Amino acid sequence: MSTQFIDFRSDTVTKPTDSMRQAMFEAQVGDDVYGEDPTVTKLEELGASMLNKEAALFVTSGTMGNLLALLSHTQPGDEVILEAEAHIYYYEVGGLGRIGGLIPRLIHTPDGLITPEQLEAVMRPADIHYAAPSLFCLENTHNRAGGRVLPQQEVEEVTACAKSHGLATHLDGARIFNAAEFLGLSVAEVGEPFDSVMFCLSKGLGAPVGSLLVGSEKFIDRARRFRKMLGGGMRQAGVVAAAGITALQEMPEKIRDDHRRARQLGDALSQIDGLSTAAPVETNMVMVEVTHPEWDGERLVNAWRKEGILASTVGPGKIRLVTHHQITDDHIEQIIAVTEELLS
Ligand code: TLP
Repeated sequence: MSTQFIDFRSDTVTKPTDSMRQAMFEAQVGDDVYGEDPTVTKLEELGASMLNKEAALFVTSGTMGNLLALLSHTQPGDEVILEAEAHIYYYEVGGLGRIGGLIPRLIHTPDGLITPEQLEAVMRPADIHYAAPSLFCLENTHNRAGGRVLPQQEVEEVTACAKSHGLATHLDGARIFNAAEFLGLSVAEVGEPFDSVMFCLSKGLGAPVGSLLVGSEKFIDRARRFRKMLGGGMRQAGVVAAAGITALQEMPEKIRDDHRRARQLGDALSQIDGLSTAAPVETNMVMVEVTHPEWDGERLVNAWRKEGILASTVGPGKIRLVTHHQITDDHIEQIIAVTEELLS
């Protein structure tokens, strides 16, 4: 479908680059459940060193990486504290409750950033009546907030607060490379305040499949067992890990262009009568609010589709557009021109 469409639905739609396909073709492989796939091992070592953590685990998806983090940091019946619109809570099929046996304690924020005051307010003294809180999660960039970036200083403060209450800390860093680019920091710095980080190879970095979970050796050993339990032990996974290595080596530098194009798109669309941006454009997402009296989000998405442009609605009157390495300057000009024409 997306070969003839300009696809703004997500950065997950990206296809592997020629150099990824070449690396996949040439990959040395072995049985990774026996720890014998040199390409998977190389990817895990590279991911751990880029995040400055002891160890990494190659997993099928961001959803699996987050779930393994939940399972590995907690015991069934524990409470997990997370933001109310967090991907882990909103889009991960309730795995937290169904598989982890965990209770979510949600904190509402406008932009994904939980403050130490908000965290303090949900912490309760140990009492026979209460589920034990054991894990605190954040998401950076924050998807439903529109790719917003959490400021580093505030992240350090709230994770320090979580640690002072004995909580483990996990970052859903599906788009940590986008956060790092915006903050002008390394991904290791962005992930530093957390015990564990999940980040995706298959979004802005363009790999076809896979994510990495990083943390201490002990944590990753536990996650590896849970991965096997969930059926995520992959055998000659070097074939896909090879694309992940290329993604880590070649793609981070392209993210700056994705952000520039998203800003340009957000600026232009918000100048059209009847449209505005629902959130500041900080990374590769543009959240568009449709305020035009004759249009709503669904109508605009359907009209774009007829013009060969794909986007998704993410709420009433709200559309999400995502830039990635397959979106060019021409595509940005096309969607702007088409939208001006439609709403004129
Ligand atoms: N997000 C997808 C959809 O699930 C909404 C997208 O198109 O943005 N954490 C965050 C912050 C994510 O945005 C996603 C994917 C995941 C985790 C899960 O990754 P996958 O899709 O690999 O399971």
